[in-house]
Amino acid sequence: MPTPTPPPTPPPARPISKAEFVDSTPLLADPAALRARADEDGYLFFRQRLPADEVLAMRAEMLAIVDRHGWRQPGQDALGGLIDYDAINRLTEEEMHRTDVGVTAEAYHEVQRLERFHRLPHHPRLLEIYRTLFGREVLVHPRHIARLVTPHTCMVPTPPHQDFPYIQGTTQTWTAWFPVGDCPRSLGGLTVLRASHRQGYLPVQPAKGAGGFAVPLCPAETEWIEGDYATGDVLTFPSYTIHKALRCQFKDRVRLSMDVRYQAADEPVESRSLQPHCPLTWEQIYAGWQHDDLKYYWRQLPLQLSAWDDGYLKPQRRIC
Ligand SMILES: O=C(O)CCC(=O)C(=O)O
Ligand SMILES: [Fe+2]
Repeated sequence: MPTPTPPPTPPPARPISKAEFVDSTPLLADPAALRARADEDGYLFFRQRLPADEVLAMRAEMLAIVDRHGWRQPGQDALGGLIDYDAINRLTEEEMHRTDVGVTAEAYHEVQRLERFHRLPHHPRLLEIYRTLFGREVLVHPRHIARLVTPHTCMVPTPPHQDFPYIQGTTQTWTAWFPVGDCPRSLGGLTVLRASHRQGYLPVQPAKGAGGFAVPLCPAETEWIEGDYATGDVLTFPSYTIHKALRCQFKDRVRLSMDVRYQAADEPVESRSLQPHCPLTWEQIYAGWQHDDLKYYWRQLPLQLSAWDDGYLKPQRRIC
């Protein structure tokens, strides 16, 4: 009997590289160089883009909501993010899954009603990025998302995905992601797959974690870029860039972050991007605001609407 030939040895797994975000602040003075880097890398990172005091004021308001719901440990100052693990885990998975942001729908709606939450995305230091990048008038999508990623056992890190299937409209919609407070890697910040935007739309499969779908990764896709975020740092990327969250290593902390979208005002936008990211109406969201200037601001713009296409979230195999 001939001895069976042993199976071929698999090639050594490609090491997962973990390069650090490159700060693009100096390129804001050189739009062509900024665009070239964006085309090359599929992301831009800016240190200390937002004033720390404004981000921390946002943090205090979010944490006050977490506190009122009884999920924060006692004895901390207004900026402390220590969570009562047992208290948060008394919530059922059903209560948690009515949102995928890390807290119940009631708490999330309170965040959505905060005027500051809708004002911070219009900060001139953020708008400067997109005016420079697009070279024309910017539309800030009013549909902002807050993440209050608590240590509830049902929370899993956001899986690798592109934002395009969830947002649609122009493919040149950019997401800004920023932590609301310091966010070292150990707290589960966002990481991007370098240059992944060049592949265009990629098929999705159902997955656990925010959004509910993931792009299956190919073996060569290992060049993740990450970093320890400080308060005020901002990561931004176009809607074909694959990104995911790192796993939070702590059982007693909340990761607070915001994600916000920007596009050139003369490109198509899908109408859901002009609706709140929760079942509240704009009237309900605006009910307690002190100022009117940011209410329905997009209605002043001659926007071009595009249709929603369910096909982008139909599971399909990805061929590597
Ligand atoms: O914060 C997260 O876990 C997910 C954020 C995200 O996917 C985004 O900002 O597009
Ligand atoms: Fe995303």
